[in-house]
Amino acid sequence: MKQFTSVVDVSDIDKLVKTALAYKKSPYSDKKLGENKTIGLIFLNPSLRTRLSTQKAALNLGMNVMVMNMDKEGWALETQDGVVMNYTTVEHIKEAAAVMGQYCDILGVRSFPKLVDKEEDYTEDFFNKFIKYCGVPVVSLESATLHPLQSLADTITIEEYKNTNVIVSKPKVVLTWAPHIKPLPQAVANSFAEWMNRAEVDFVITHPTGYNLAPKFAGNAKVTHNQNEALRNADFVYVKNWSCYEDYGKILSQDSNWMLTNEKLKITNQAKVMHCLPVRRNIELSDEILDGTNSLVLQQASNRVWAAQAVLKEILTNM
Ligand code: SN0
Repeated sequence: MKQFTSVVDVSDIDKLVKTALAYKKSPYSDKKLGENKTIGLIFLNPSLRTRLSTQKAALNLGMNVMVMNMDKEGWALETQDGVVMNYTTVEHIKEAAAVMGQYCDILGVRSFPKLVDKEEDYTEDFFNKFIKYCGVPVVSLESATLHPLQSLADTITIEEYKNTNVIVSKPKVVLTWAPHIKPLPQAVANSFAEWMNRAEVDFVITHPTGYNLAPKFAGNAKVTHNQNEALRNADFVYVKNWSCYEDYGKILSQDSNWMLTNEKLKITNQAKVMHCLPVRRNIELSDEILDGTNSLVLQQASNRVWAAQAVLKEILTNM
């Protein structure tokens, strides 16, 4: 693997999941692989799980880690070409990314969408420029449209738990929209759909009208605006808010009836409930579910380490 920005960069998903689960059993089995190699983790937005899990994954492989909170500690970056930089931006991405590439063997980058210009976000303008100018392999720590490290951890978690209720060879996995007070990226939902569309699962997306995901990521997944219909016999329910893709970046609904409760779980096959975190309690997900036995949110977060470690291994062995 030369970079990790989407499931499209992965040639063998099963192998990557197996590698991650092997690291979960034996975290230090490749502790020399990353010796004298440096990863730089560059954040333009906040992070808890991605930052700490990727750092731990790199340390488990013997790598050196540098972290930069670019938004708070770096110079304001310019990304457009040919501009006269006489306003707020101080440094062009051409130099900034190239310099980081001089110091690091691998770079991880987080850059959320601005949710203003769909074209700018969905062409991954910032990410593609960063990749072009840094000259080293790049791992997405969440881009404008995707969050593949999260989706790999989610895929691993489903693999681990799919046989725990009844023997389910092809589990029903439901991605449900949930309410939120802020317009959030579509990245986690897009990415989860992209991975589930390639998994051995019966995948259903449910959301209020107007919240269709980009067709490129929703693919052939079944879509329904009837949440109860989607939840029937579900084995896994993935809860996430996203803002509109079509009416770009807008909030069309804050209907609290879309929040998952124990009552709603009764229609499912005792479904396990997933969320990438951070979660706004009693807006996106109820206390009773988060504190109950069906929640897998901490297991997902813990699998972030093994997901990142498997990805870094693939990149390190192909350098
Ligand atoms: C991000 C998102 O893409 O939805 C990161 C998820 C891993 N979430 C948020 O920005 C939440 C912000 C909030 O105010 O709740």
